[in-house]
Amino acid sequence: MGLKGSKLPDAYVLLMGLDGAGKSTLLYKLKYAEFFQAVPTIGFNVEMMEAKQNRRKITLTVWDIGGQEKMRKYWRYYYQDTAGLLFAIDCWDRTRLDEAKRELERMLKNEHLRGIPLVILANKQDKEGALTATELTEAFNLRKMCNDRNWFVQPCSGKTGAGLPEGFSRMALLVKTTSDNNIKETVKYLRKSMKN
Ligand SMILES: Nc1nc2c(ncn2[C@@H]2O[C@H](COP(=O)(O)OP(=O)(O)OP(=O)(O)O)[C@@H](O)[C@H]2O)c(=O)[nH]1
Ligand SMILES: [Mg+2]
Repeated sequence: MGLKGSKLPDAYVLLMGLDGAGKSTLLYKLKYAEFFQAVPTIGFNVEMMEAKQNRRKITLTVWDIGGQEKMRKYWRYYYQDTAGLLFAIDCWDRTRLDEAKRELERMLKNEHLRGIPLVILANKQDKEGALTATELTEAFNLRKMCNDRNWFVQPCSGKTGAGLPEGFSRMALLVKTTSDNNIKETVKYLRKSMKN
């Protein structure tokens, strides 16, 4: 991959959300401009992406974490050193909105994520009847839930790609970057923590 060894300022960004929200689909659509039929993620996928922060180029290292219930107990191991949080929601499946809200609320309470910027990816907007960004903001009471951080709701579709560049650009504008990007060390740390 062209970005390997890149010396650009880097930000570690988490892509979270319930299983089936469309995280992996969104990530691959943005990175490869193609729609892949994703399979449920066991563990995580990680991709590096170049983005712009005002006039400078940065790298977003995006960690796409499996959202199935049995994997949620591991979510907290990814929180350390996070510069930004992308939270994907299936806006078409209204039966799981409460569950999504609960998980988001729980995450935002974690001390490692205090004050970290949040971009909500209001996904599956290509489906008729999907909840709009405004409806989601109301339903989740986001103004209250996020009153201690920068946040933004981006309507998007992993199928058509609409809204995706905007969502990730927004994240790039909000994150603080660091100069040491070491995926290998992070993976080693994660493997070790999850064994215990
Ligand atoms: N119509 C439509 N389908 C989507 C969209 N995004 C994802 N999907 C579909 O939703 C299903 C779940 O997508 P995934 O990308 O695997 O979801 P995930 O959030 O990565 O799920 P886990 O890895 O289990 O946490 C797949 O069948 C996708 O094709 C979208 O924007 N529109
Ligand atoms: Mg996935």
